[in-house]
Amino acid sequence: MSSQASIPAQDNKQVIAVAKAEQQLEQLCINTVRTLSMDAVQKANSGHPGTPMALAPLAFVIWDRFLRFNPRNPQWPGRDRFVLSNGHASMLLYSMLYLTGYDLTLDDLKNFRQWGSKTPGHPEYGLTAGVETTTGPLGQGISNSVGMAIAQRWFASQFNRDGHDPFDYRIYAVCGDGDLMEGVSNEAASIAGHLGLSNLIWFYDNNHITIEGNTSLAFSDDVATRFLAWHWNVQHVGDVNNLAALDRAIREAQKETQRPSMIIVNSHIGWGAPDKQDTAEAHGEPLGVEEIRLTKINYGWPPDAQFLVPEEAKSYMGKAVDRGAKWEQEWNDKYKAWAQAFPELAKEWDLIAKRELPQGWDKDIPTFPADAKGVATRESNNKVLNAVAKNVPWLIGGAADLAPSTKTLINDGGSFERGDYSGRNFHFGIREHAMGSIVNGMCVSGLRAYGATFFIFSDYMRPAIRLAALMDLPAIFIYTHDSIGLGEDGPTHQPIEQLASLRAMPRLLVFRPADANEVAETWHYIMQLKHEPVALALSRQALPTFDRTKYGSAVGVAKGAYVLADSKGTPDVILMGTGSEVQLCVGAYEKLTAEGVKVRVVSMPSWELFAKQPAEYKAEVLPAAVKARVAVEAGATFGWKEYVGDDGEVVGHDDFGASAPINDLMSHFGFTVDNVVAKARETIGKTKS
Ligand SMILES: Cc1ncc(C[n+]2csc(CCOP(=O)(O)OP(=O)(O)O)c2C)c(N)n1
Repeated sequence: MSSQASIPAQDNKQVIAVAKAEQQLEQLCINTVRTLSMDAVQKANSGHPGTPMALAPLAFVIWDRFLRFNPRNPQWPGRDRFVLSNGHASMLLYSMLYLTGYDLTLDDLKNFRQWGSKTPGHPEYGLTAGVETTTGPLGQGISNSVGMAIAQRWFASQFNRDGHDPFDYRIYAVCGDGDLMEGVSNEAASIAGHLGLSNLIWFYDNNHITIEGNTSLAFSDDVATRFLAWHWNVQHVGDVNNLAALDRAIREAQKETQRPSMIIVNSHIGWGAPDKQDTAEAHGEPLGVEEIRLTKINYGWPPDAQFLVPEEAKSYMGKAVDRGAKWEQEWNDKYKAWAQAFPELAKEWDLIAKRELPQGWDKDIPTFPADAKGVATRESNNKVLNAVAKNVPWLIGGAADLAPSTKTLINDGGSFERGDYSGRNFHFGIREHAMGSIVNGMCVSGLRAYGATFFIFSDYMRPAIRLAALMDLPAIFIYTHDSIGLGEDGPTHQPIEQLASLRAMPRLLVFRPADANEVAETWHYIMQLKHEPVALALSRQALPTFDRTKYGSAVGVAKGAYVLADSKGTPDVILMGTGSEVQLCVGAYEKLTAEGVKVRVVSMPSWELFAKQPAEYKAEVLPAAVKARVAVEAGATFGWKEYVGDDGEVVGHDDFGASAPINDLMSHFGFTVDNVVAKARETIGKTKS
């Protein structure tokens, strides 16, 4: 006999009445999300109404029944993370944030997509409270969510001890067809399944519509089978409006302990719009005033009311504030007990949360003695990375199957792998793009994460680097084999335009250190960054370690460019370069100086840092009066004119490389001391005449 049957008839009626009222209230909330989204897009006269209308029930169920968050403290470390990977559906997220009591007003929704608003076209990390990561470029958000899941697992393995488990949150991510078509999400899903990240739950909005029309135009994957093959727990909810089915699926997903979960949810884009439902127009255009009226009538909504928020809906969803405060309070108690039991760990967590560094974090960074034979900067980077990692336990990362070449393993750091999430070395597999996105997800979670590969493959992860820059994340991208100097692997592997193209990226700091001591100074600088991502370009080949008693100190790295070698009095010529070509400048300096020419050498490891220096410093390093200038860099000449001026010369290479031993390549392409000397003479001659 069911328990229901034992309830007296009179009470039965009451139970049904309460359930009905609850359902009506839930429906009211869902329709509030839908109509706010429609109205905001209409008012902005741009945006994407259809998907928020379709996914409102999903967002409601996740946020109302599962997601642990505190709207009044969006940064509460114990919170679950919610990622809207189909960022074009941003009004779904903004409506939820507003209704649940985050720092977002109805006016903010009315200002959707307007100058200075907190509700930009796509969710932006750092701008709107409650937005966990910037989404819009499809595939990135869900890939970030894998990094977030990794971070949670790593924190749990480091910090949860003896029945104390303050780090036990989950990551929920919503995505659409576009996200799943993008290669990056395939890479990320593959590694998430491999690692068995069961704290990760993805929802796939299976609505068969993208911009050009039906997905049958371009997408016929069996998504469920794909995810099963990647070792995910896959479920299917046939109708997004079936809240009970969503509820059951999420509960199942939460019980899973071995695999990440994919919940495929069928939905209808533009749900309820009589002429736009299931059409591509509902994806990315305002519905239009009349269609909105008709849709509202379908929802049982006053057709002419705009931005209507029924009191009952606001007050029901606003309960998230008290609920969140209670959760956070409980978590704080948990945290306190843990912090008392493990004060050392708590200290560490405190630093992580503030993105600060432990006292003495840099005490083991070596100084490298002068050495004419020298060492590759990828090698010295290995030493410095390990010296820093020794004292900063949350500096963790890995390579895209190139660690033996990039030399980025943390000694004795162990591997992060299924069954043991305590390792500090990540094996991202040959998945550069996802590596970038995962590193970003780890960084938003508080880790100092790095990802490494050959410099040429920075192109494979450029969208992720760009998002790190846009989000102001202190991600560290380590790139070795940074020029044609890598030799025999040939033009497919030889970076040419990568330096120029990364330098063109706003907010990213690019470093190309010239020797081991510049590598050391680079790390001194970059570890203290809280908001800027960096790209390090490091050599495969050995580079001499300059004698710093004779030449300028490498501390100049912190200023982006500095005088490495100088003449007495105003120089006749300035030779400048980065990385492996600085030695050519120094070689030319020695030769020319011996001949009585007055030469200055400027090492320029970071253009971006130099650009930030006061005008006086810049003028000191590159005095305007000295017009004879030569820049030397084994890569595209793009951009160097700014530093060498009209009379200057650039020793660079504006075509692809070739497969040959390094010495042949360097001499064929003019990267020799003699050529630099010749160019120096040329420019001196030009400027004198
Ligand atoms: C990397 C990337 N490529 C292209 C776009 C442009 N774009 C935005 S939404 C979209 C279609 C997405 O379709 P789907 O994921 O099914 O979203 P829905 O139509 O269900 O809202 C495209 C191509 C983008 N935002 N990111």
